[in-house]
Amino acid sequence: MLKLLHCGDIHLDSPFSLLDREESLRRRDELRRTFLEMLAFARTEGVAVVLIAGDLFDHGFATAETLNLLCEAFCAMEDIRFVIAPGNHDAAVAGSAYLGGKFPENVTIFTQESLDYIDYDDLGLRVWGYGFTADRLEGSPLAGQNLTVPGKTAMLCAHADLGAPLSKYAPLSGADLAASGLCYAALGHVHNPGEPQTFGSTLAAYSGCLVGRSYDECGFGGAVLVGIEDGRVAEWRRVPLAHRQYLVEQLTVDGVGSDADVIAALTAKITAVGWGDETALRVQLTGAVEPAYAPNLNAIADTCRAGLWQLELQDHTLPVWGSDYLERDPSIRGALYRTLLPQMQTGTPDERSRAVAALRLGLAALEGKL
Ligand SMILES: [Mn+2]
Repeated sequence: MLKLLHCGDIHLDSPFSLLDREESLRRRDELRRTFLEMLAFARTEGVAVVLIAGDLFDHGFATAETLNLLCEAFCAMEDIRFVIAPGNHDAAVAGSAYLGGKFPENVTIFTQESLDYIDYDDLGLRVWGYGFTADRLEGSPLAGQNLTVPGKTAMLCAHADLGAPLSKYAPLSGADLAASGLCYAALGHVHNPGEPQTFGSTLAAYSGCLVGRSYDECGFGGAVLVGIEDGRVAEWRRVPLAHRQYLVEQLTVDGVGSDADVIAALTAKITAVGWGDETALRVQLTGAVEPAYAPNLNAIADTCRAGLWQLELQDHTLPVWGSDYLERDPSIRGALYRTLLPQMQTGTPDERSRAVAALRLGLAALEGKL
């Protein structure tokens, strides 16, 4: 079986600009190390070709240190072939790492927007691809062409926006893939990948990012191991490689009336799942809580954070638990509640949180607690 490793959206040298200098350097180093571990995994698995489907770097101008590290690693694996298809974040522009001529011979870089290919005759393989040469690439580089080659397995390695015809990032349609006759499309661009999709004889998939960098990129990132047999994808599996993950979880806290109740529920959940210092957790509290209760998010997070990498809370609760009495209340308290209820239940997130805050403030004021 011919084995390939499909990865992308690695974003080496990401600035991590929201973090302080020391932490951002540490995260950049961790990203580089995970990339090198991915290469070691490829070697252990007997992978013949590593497909890098764009955004290897966070921008075209990688640091000399990162570039040297990569070139040394590629050089040391001379029996593995590497294919790089630059994406919108690491376009092949003048002065970029890709046009600097530093990469060793076993690395092929697609530096043109038009479709190009590399043949590996000993593997019976043709890899098609193209590269971004600016931060956008309008129009579909495949454009309905049949890309099959007699006697060879043909696949695509590219940064593309699948199923988004108006995208400025190399829109790619299912019809284009079906017409291509390719065996596999190794795609980059989407950081939170869904399941692979089939178009005609083509299996198309995003690798997702190697390491999540924020709560927008959840779960353990990694790469995809692809096995080809008789010109078809015989094996396809995601390989988690990141050491740490971001997660967004919801915790329903119906009926709670104090921070202690929430702390108990959250601690139980963290313990039950077994999250530890590999996980940055954003917990969205949901459900109906007692009208007089507003969770103190900082206090709850401070108590529950121990053992986790990070913990932050968001309050999506509605102060409507056991509020029948308010619905029937003829006083101004009831009027306030009835006025705000529709916005709390069906408003936009903004309207909802404003209505919730208004109800909590209003009830507290009416009780003389402000
Ligand atoms: Mn990307």
